[in-house]
Amino acid sequence: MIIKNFINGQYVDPIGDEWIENYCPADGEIYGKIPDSTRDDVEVAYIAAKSAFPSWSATPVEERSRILLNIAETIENNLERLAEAESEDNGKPVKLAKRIDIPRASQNFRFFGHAITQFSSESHETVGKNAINYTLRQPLGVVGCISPWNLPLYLFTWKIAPALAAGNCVVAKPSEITPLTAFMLGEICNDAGLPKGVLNIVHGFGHKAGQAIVEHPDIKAISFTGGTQTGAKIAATAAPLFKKMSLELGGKNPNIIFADCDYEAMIDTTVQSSFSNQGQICLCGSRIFIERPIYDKFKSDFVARIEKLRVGHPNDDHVDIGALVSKDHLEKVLDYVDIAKNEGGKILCGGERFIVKGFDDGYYMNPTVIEVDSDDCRANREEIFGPVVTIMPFDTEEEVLEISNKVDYGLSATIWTNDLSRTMRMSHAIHSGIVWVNTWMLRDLRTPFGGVKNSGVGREGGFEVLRFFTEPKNVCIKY
Ligand code: TXE
Repeated sequence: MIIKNFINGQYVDPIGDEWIENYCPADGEIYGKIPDSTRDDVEVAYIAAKSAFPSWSATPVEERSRILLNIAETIENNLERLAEAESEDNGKPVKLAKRIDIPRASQNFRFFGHAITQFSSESHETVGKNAINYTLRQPLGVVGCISPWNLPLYLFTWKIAPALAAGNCVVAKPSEITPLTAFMLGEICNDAGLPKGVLNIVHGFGHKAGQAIVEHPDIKAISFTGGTQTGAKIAATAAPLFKKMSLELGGKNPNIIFADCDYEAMIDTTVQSSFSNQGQICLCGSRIFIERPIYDKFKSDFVARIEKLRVGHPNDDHVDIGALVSKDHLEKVLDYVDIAKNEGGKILCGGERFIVKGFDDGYYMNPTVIEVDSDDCRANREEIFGPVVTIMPFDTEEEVLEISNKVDYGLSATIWTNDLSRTMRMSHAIHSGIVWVNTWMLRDLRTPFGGVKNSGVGREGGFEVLRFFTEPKNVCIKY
C-alpha cells in the first residue's frame, strides 16, 4: 500500500521522494509506506489552498453545506472499507471502527454541514449615538489541522469539517502512525464534489511536515490534537507568529464513584471508560476513585469483569481489546506498569504483553488494573494512554475533589452519584472542561469540547469551533 499526499485534488508523491514505513499493529509487519514530506510539500499544499480560497470562501453557505453533506454520505457509503482500513492501521477492533470511528467521521461532516447554515453574527445598536455595529465573521484563509493516531479519521474530520464549513481552505496532516483513512478521504472528497485545493493532505513526521505547517507564516490558525509536550512545542512556535490556536491535549481523567450510584450502570460504563479503544482515548477515566463502603465489592466485581475481556486480533468479532497502536507505545505503557510496581502499586490483573496466537509480533497487552494507596504516584499523575487504570478508595467528597484536581491535566471527569446537590457541587468545583454525571462519552456535537490546564487551550465543537475558524470584524456605522 503506497500512500500519497493529496494536493489540489490529486494524489502526488513527496517532492523529495523520501518515504516512511507503515506498520500494522495487529502483526507488527510493515504493510506500506507513506510520504516523508518536507517544507516543500507543505508549500505546494499551501499554494493550492491559497488559490482555492477566494472561490471557496465566496461559495454560498447552502452550497458549502451541500458538499459537506455529500462527503458525509460518501463516508457512510464506504463504511466497511474505511473501518477495515482504520483497524489495520491502528490496531483497534474492526467492529469498534464500524460502530464508532467511521460513523462519527461522517457525522462530523453532516453536523457542520448543518451547523454552518445556522451560524450567525451579532449586531449592537449604540443607543444615543446614532450608530449601529455589526460583526462580520469571516473565514481566516488557509488553516492547519494536525491530528493524532488514536481516533484517526474521527479526529481528523472533527477539525477539517468545521474549518471547511466556515469557508477556510485547509492544509492537514494526520498522524504518521495512522495515515490510511486520511489518505482515503482525498478520493471521497473528490467524489463528493469538493473543489480542488480546498482540502490538502500532507503526510509525514510531526517534526518535519507538522512543524512546517505550524511555522508557515501564512497559515493563519492551527488546530491540533495530540500529546501535551507536542502542544507546548506548537504553542511556542505559533505564538510569536500570532496564530490562532486550538490545542486539545492529554488527559488524566478522574472517574469518581460514590456509594449511592446506580451500581450496575456504573460498572458497565466503567469497563468502557477504562478500556475502550485499548484505553487510548484522551477522555478515558484512568484514575478510578471509589467511596470506601463499596470499595471491596467494586474491586472484586471490576477485576472479574476485566479478566473476562478478550484480547485478540482486531478482525475477530469476539474481541474486546485489539492491539496498541505501535511498538514504542506498547513499550511506554508497559514501562508505566513497572513504574507503578516500583512505587508500591499492586497489579490486580493484566500488566503484561499478551501474545495472540499466529500474530506473535503484534502489539497486544492485557487490560490492567492497579491498586494504589496514594494519588501521588506517577501512574496516577501522568498520562499513560493505554489499557491501564488505577483504583483507590476515598472517604469524603472534599478529599476526592482535592485528589481529582491535583493533577496537571483537566480534560474530563466522570461522577457517579444519585445525589443531586452533590452532583451540582462537584460539577462546579472540578477542574476540567467536560463533566459527565452517571454516564461517559455521551457526546452532543453542539457542546463545547476541550480542557483546562495541561489538557489544552480553546474549545472545539458546535459554534465554538466555528468561532475559532472565523475572524470577527466589527463594522460601526454612524447614521
Ligand atoms: O503524539 P504527538 P504521540 C498523548 C499520549 C501519547 C502522547 C504522545 O499520552 O502517549 O500524547 O503521542 C504531530 N509540530 N496523546 O507522540 O507527537 C504528529 O505527527 C507539528 C494524547 O504519538 O503529539 C501527529 O500528527 N505537529 C492525544 C500529531 O502531532 C507535530 C492523542 C500528534 O502526535 C509536531 C495522541 C510538531 N513539532 C496522543 N510533533 C489526545 N489528546 O487525544 C508531532 N506532531
